[in-house]
Parts: sequence; structure tokens; C-alpha cells
Amino acid sequence: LALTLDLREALKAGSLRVAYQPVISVSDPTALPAVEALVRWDHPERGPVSPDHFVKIAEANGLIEQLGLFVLEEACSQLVRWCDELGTAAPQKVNVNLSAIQLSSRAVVDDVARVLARTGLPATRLCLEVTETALVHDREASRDRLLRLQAMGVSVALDDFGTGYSSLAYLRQLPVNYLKVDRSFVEELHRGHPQVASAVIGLAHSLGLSAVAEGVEHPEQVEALAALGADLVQGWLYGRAMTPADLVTWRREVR
Ligand code: G
Ligand code: G
Ligand code: MN
Ligand code: NA
Repeated sequence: LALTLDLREALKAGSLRVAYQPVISVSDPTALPAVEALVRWDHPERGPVSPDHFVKIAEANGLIEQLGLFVLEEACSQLVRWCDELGTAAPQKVNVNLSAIQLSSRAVVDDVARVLARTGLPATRLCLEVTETALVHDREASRDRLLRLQAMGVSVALDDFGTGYSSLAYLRQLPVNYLKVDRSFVEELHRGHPQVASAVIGLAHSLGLSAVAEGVEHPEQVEALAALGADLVQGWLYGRAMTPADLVTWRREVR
């Protein structure tokens, strides 16, 4: 309860921040096709609180729409600032995680449109990450909202793919552009079990989608993923989620 009250305060005070993890192209390691926005909370007494934990608290206490809008607005304005600072070296897109609750709201499409208009970020530079479980409730409404977002130019990624409950029959009808191979399958790859990663990448391609592998920590994983045809990769091997200033340094030094 105390944490819920503190989160409410933090949202009001604007003391949450957003960190950004690079997403790398397998075929062109000098490109920066995207960064994923990940919310961070440095609690004044407890120190950093895990986003897994406080995102759930926000979802359970009616705070997720406000949190989600904060991250979306912050991420879109940050990419506009990077475009000024880095020009063509700026990330091409920013990926923002959308909670199931946000997608279940009638307001989501207008909210996204409003933030894009306010920040001046072209819709084509925004990608929304949704999980399979976000799509099992009210399938028709979710599908319709994603279609309207795509019609605006926003792209959609299916996050943590393979860990939820989405049916493969439904996947074919879903308006998504990217399948994200869950970190657990990238880990298995490292332990000599490429079956699931291989199947997800194959499925993505057979549906005309790009495959993104998450949680890449070892060069051998990249080699294996490249051999399987993965398009994009992200993970600690390339960079952790970092502050906007650190991302600029990383971009200038590493690439
Ligand atoms: O860095 P990591 O510990 O950042 O993230 C943990 C979990 O929290 C992940 O499942 C991630 O998708 C989720 N998460 C991080 N940032 C956000 C956000 O802005 N919105 C939502 N809904 N989830 C987020
Ligand atoms: O669920 P989602 O994919 O949005 O969450 C991303 C989560 O994965 C964040 O918690 C992020 O910090 C974490 N993460 C990103 N890269 C790596 C990695 O290479 N290894 C591990 N163990 N975690 C990672
Ligand atoms: Mn994600
Ligand atoms: Na994920």
C-alpha cells in the first residue's frame, strides 16, 4: 500500500524516468533500427524498484494509463531530441511497451495520436509492444485498435512471443509487424536447444513479419540467431537500458 501511494506521488511529481535499450540489425551492425523504452523508478528510500513489480502495482491500482502515457510522451519527445542531436545516427524507431489494460481502453488510439501530434514524432518512428495476453481479452476490439494504429503509420510488435496463450490461427489475422522471440528461448539456444527460437523466427517470416530476438548476452547466440535468419537483436551483449545521455555516448563510441 505504501508503495502504491509513493508511485502515485512519483507519477504526479514526474520522478519516474525512462531508460533505452538498443535494438540492433543482424545484417547491418552499424545501424540503429530502434531502442526499447523501459520505465525506471528510483525510490527515494528503497532505491531502484523493479519495473516488473511496480508496473503490476500500477495495473492493479488504476495508475497504468497515467504511467503508460508518461512513458509514451517521454519516449516520443526523446526520439525527437535525438534526431536533433544525432541526425541520421539517431535511433530509427522507439519501441514503447503497452500494458494489456491500456490496449483494452477505448481511448488508446486517440491518446497515441495526441502524443504524436504534441511531440512532433512521425508515427512511422513509433512501435508499440504488446503481449499475447493483452490480445486474448476482447480480441475484436484489440485487433481493431491495432489496425487503426497501423493505419496511422505506427508499427506493432508482439512481445515475449511464445510464452502466452495466443492461438496460431488468431496470429495470422493480427495486425503486427514484429514477433519478439522471448529471452527464455534465446537462453535455450545457448544451451543447445534452438528448436523454439527457430520455430518462432520461421513463423515470423512465413507471416511476413520481422523476427526480433531479446536477451542476447553471448556472441554465439548472435551467430546462431543469424543462421536462423533473425532480423533484429537486443540484449546486454549490445547494451543495457541506458539514460538518454549514455545512449548518445554509446552511439558515438561503439558504432
Ligand atoms: O528492464 P526490465 O526490468 O526493464 O522490464 C521488466 C518488465 O517491465 C518487462 O516485462 C517490461 O516489458 C516491463 N516494462 C518496462 N517498461 C514498461 C512500460 O513503460 N510499460 C509497461 N507496460 N511495461 C513496462
Ligand atoms: O518484457 P520485455 O521484453 O519488455 O522486458 C525486457 C526486459 O528484459 C527488461 O527487464 C530488460 O532489462 C531485460 N533484459 C534486456 N536485455 C537483457 C539481457 O540481455 N539479459 C537479461 N537477463 N535481461 C535482459
Ligand atoms: Mn518489451
Ligand atoms: Na519481451
